[in-house]
Amino acid sequence: MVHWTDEEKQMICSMWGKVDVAETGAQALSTLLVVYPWTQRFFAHFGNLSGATAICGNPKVRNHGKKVLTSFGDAIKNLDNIKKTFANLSELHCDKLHVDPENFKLLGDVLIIVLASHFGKDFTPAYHAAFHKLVRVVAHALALRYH
Ligand code: HNI
Repeated sequence: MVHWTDEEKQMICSMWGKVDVAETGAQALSTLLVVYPWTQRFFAHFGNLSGATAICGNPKVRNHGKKVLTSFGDAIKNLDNIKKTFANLSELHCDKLHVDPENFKLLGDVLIIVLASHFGKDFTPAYHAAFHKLVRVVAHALALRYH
């Protein structure tokens, strides 16, 4: 089981409280789709994804980014129980959505970059390390029900 120190928990929870979930989620998902264009194929039903401007302005992308980041918030509320929290979502992404789990890591990396650009110098190496651990644990939990 993953162990979280009190300091890690405190850093993650306090910073998450300052995150604008809708805006950060929209930015993270848009960035994923622009930087790693093969991820667009999972969202073909979202309409216009032809280029960075269309992607960033696409309301379905924004809405879905918020959904994904809200789900990250659930992980934060259940830091000691992330595997169980994401068991159903893991099955969904495997069986119905067929998302290659490698993409969970990419989204995690993108999220870190968005947080770093938002928080600037407050995103110290210690915060970076705590969030890096979090996104890896989330990606791992989402991949567990793959077969
Ligand atoms: Ni993901 C749907 C959470 C990464 C492709 N995804 C969801 C839903 C949640 C969610 C919550 C909504 C489920 C429902 O409707 O019951 N996704 C997460 C989380 C991560 C993640 C926490 C974090 C790493 N998803 C990804 C990645 C991709 C992805 C990296 C593809 C590149 N997800 C999808 C697709 C859907 C989806 C596709 C369905 C979208 C729709 O509305 O049709």
